[in-house]
Amino acid sequence: MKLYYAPGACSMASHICLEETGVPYETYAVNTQRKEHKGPEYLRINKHGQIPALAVDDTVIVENVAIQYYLASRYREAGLKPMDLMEEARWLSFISWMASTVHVSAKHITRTYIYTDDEAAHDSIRRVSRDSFWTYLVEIDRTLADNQWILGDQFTTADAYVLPYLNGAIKFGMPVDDLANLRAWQKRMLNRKAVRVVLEREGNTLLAGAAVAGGV
Ligand SMILES: N[C@@H](CCC(=O)N[C@@H](CS)C(=O)NCC(=O)O)C(=O)O
Repeated sequence: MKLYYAPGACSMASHICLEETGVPYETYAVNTQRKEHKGPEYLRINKHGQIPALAVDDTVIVENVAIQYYLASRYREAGLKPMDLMEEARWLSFISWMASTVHVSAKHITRTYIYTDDEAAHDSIRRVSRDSFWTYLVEIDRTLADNQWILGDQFTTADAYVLPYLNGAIKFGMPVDDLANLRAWQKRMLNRKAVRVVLEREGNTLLAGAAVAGGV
């Protein structure tokens, strides 16, 4: 398997999941600064021109949710999703929400120009989206009040999916220290070898408690 990722981007979620499986894999850091993801070579890998993409033999899986589903299902022994059907539905529900709602609100902040060409509206969109993004983080923080991991007692891909957005919140200069449960969870995340390996490979100073360049 080969993962195409960009340091600090949402691909960090798939990257952590892959490392958590414990199986060997290759990585390729796509240079988004140089727009490599919009070049013909990468568009042959992911026609959406987005990161992440996971090549498995001759097939390429795109979209964080699909990659997480694939890895958690193929490597069940890694315990990356719940076994019980209803718990699995809760897991799918959470990661779908991350992709459809949390990620999209972050994108309104970082890439406002996708949503309107009216520059006068940019500040307003960013302000409203920052509020929404923050509300989602507060919601996640609350779920961690009584839980070790996002879904309860079991670490799942849902945990891997939250980390790049905590990174994003730090970069956005949000008061993340007010999110005590999330900060405590971050420490638990950093106790996981797979998380440390990925953050080091991505050159991410979240390890040292700070944010790093790269986008959500
Ligand atoms: N829904 C996609 C979103 C992927 C996505 O937006 N990736 C960003 C990096 S975090 C990207 O490739 N941005 C460049 C672009 O969309 O042009 C997923 O979850 O995989």
